[in-house]
Order: sequence, then C-alpha cells, then structure tokens
Amino acid sequence: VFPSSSERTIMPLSLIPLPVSVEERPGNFLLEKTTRLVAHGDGAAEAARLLAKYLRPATGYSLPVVVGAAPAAGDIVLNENGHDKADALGFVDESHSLTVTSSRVELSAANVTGLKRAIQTLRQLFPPAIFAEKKQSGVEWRLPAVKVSDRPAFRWRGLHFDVARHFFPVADVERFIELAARHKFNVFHWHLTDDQGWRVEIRKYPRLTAVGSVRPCTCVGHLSESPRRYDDAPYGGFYTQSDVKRVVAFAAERGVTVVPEIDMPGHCQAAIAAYPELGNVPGANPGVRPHWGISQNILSPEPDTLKFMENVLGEVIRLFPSRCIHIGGDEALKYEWDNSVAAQRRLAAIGGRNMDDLQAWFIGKIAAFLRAKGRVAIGWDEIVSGGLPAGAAVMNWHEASPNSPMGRALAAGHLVINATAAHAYFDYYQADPGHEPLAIGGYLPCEKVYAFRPAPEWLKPAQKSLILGGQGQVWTEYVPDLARAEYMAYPRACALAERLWSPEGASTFRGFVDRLATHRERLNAAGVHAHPLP
Ligand code: TNX
Repeated sequence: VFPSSSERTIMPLSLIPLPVSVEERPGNFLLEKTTRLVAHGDGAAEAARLLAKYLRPATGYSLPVVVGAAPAAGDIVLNENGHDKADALGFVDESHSLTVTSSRVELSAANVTGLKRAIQTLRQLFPPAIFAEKKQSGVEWRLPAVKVSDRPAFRWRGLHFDVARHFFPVADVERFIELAARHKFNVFHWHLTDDQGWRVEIRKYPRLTAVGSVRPCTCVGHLSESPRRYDDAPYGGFYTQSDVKRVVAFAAERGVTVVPEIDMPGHCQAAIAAYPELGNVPGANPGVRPHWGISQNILSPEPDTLKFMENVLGEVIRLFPSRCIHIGGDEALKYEWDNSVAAQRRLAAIGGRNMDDLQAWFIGKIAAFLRAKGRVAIGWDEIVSGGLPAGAAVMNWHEASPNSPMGRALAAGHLVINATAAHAYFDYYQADPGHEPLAIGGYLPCEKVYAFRPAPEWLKPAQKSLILGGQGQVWTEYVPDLARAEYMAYPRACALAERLWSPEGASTFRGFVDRLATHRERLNAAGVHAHPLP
C-alpha cells in the first residue's frame, strides 16, 4: 500500500496533528541568534514571548521580541488580526496560517490562541533537536519553505490526568501540560479528588488535605489479586492554592484551559475520612482508601453536605478561570443510601422513585450553584440517568449509541465531550500484557485510538454540533510516576490529537505511522518515555 499523493507531499514534514493544508515550496529559512520576533498586537507580543522561550534551550539564542516594528528581511512576524471573542464555554477561533519563505516567517491568527497553535506547528518544522532541553551544537536551525493553513476539527481537545490515585508534583503536571500543548490539546482535565486522596487545598476545610491527602498504605500488584497485598508506607501529596495558580498560569501561557474535577457524590471516601459527617453512617470513619476499585462510601444527601461542597466549589472557581467545572458523578454506589433512614427520608421529600433520582437531585443542586456563579457543570455520563440539570454538559466514557446515556443527552440537546473508554483510556494495555508493565487491563492499541470518531456516524445532523470534542484519560491506579504516565499516554495521545484536530479522512493510520517516525525523534529529543509501538 502506497501513501496517497497528498500524504506523500506532507510526509517529509511529518506534522502531528496533520494540518488542514500544507503547501511545500522551494527554499528554506535560517534562524540565527539575531533573528527578531516582530509582534503586531498585544496577543502577538504574548505569543512571541512564548516562542522565544520555546526556542531558547536548544538553540541557546535569546531572540529579541520587538513590538510593532515594520517587518524586515530575516524576521519572524506574528500578526494578531482580530479579537479573542469566546463562545459560551470560553472557546475561541483557533484558525491560523503560517508562511515560511527564505526571507521571512509569518504567523497570522485572529487571536493569541490561534498564534499559539501556529507556534506548535512552527516548532515541528525545525529539526527535531529543537525539542531538546539543553543547547545543541552543530545544528542548523532551518525551516523548510511552506504555507500552512489550519484550524481544529473540534473545540474541546482534552487530556485528563488523575493525580488522586498517584500524586504528581507541580513540575510533572507542567510537563504533562507542555507535552499536551505540543499536540494542540487545549484542555487539561485535572482529576483532583478521589477515594484514595484529596489533592487540592481548600482553606475553609483544612482537614481535606491534612487528613484526606494521605492514605495509610497502598495495595501492591493488581487489585484482583487474592489475597490483596499492601505496602507499609503512608502515601500522600497535595497542591497548595499557590501551586494551583502556578499550574493554571503555566497552562494559560500555552493556550490550555485547566478544567478541575471535584468528584461527587461517589469517589469521596477521602473527603469523608477527613469530615465523617459528610457520610451516611454516624460515628464511622472509613479512612482514606488504600486500594483501587469502587468505594461504597458516598456523600450524604443532606443540605449541610451540599453546603460543604458548594463552599469547596466556591474556592475552586476562584482558582480556576475555566467556564467548565467537572463535578464527577460517576460510579456512585447507592448501597449506603439504600441503608440509610435519612437518605430514604430525603428521597421521599423530593418525591423521587429511586436513588438515581436522589443522585440527580444532588447533582442538580450543585449544577444550579455553579450556574448561578456563571459556570457550566460537566459530569461523567452517569449524570444522565435520573435526568440532567439544565445546561449541564456530559462527558461520555461508556460505549455510545442512540440509546446510551450520551445518545440520550444529545437527544435532550446537551453538550457532550466524548471520552469513551474503548478509544481513549490510556490506562489500558497498548500491547501484549505479557510484555508490558502492570496496567489496569483492557486493550487499546494506538490504531484503535486513531480509529476514534468523537462524533459517531449515527448522530443526527443537528446533534453533530453538540459534540464539543473528545478527550484521552490517564487514570493512575497503575501509573506510579511521570515516566509511566508518558509511556501510557504517548504515542496514543499523538493519535488522539490527530482525531481531534485534523479533518476526518485527511490521513490513514499508515500515513500517521509514517509521520510518527520523525515525530518520535521530537519526543526522544524531549526525553519523552514513549511506548515503542506502533
Ligand atoms: C472508571 S471513568 C473510573 C475511574 C477509574 C477508571 C479506570 C470514570 C468516570 N471512573 O475512577 O480510574 O475507570 O479505568
């Protein structure tokens, strides 16, 4: 099988994700230590400073950023020719163009975000050593002459990172975001709380981190082993509010929005360990959960508990400018509610038929709180059963069909982010488990990620626009450190990036793999611990 003719022309540049249009031309541009970055517009100046920062380590050049100067031969020019007009969820037009001739480089976009995407393409046009973190000698920093015109297929291009099951220091989180930004992901979904650890400082409730961020020990090996094994070391870690601000600023500098997740009413065992009155069993403290799997602990459906979570979210929305706030809603077992007189009473009081209705009531109250603050609640697709709150968006993780929760959410006119496990769970094995480090299970080779269609073909035309985009998940039960996180995420995240950014059908998997050969040199230069397949 030969690549199609369009693939043959773009293959030498090996851009990932593949742009909408790439026209190669004769000639090249040489970056020198005197090359000026000339910015037109405030956003362009910001983008130029980011570009200078990106080019400094490998080249050793401190390129001057010049604002508003008339462009001359040898310049890299950044033009911002519009405004940062955001839609209701905060997304902006990211379309841009990038032109390289032997005498000039020109990046143009309506706003700073588009320019930041163009910068990521520009970096990939240099020799792969541009991604090295130390100064490289003997490399000529040449760009091939080319005209690239580009825009994303989807607005929401997310990567999720679970820092609850394992904790990752700020520097790791920043590196995770930086690698995502290189692939034009624009959302970082930060899964901050779970049964095994509460990882974000909340000033009003210090025990959430003082108690809830530390588990007494951690299970060793696979959860399914019998008997279950444990280590004997307490495990913990959390982000102070100033850490959070640093991460949000780091992401914003790269045009990435951080969407925090505070999971409720399930996945709250760590919170209940810190404040047992949030639970359903008076006098009982479950402790922070030392092993994986789904906890039976669930928040009580009481006004005081709702008020507590609203106070938590009140601090969260001051830390995170994101329009969207994720409130979890997944895997909330109803065992404790079924066995609680208070929960039964609450169910009767709201006139509900079953505990799904009670969960919907709980989520509805929280979503209304966020709405009143001008934010949009996002929940995993379990929030569909029992009825969706007005304006809430759904993050799909189950198999999707017209009758699945995602199908029903779309039929009711709700926005959806498709994060389906079958195509986008990077905690699954990507090769023969017999030769891989221990993982949760499943099997998701890169080719299956590449076959992902965030907007499935069964959608009605009017529903297509309700699909905001898609997202890859890095759950970390079996991901103890950043090297493993990179191994699980790359190159599968490269494949996902292309599904979310590039026009459907613009390349085959074979074309992607051909480009990946050069792209691997970029990953290697940056020291990314990528998986060797495909
Ligand atoms: C299900 S997906 C979960 C997570 C686990 C993951 C492991 C979802 C909303 N909940 O709590 O980490 O499976 O694959």
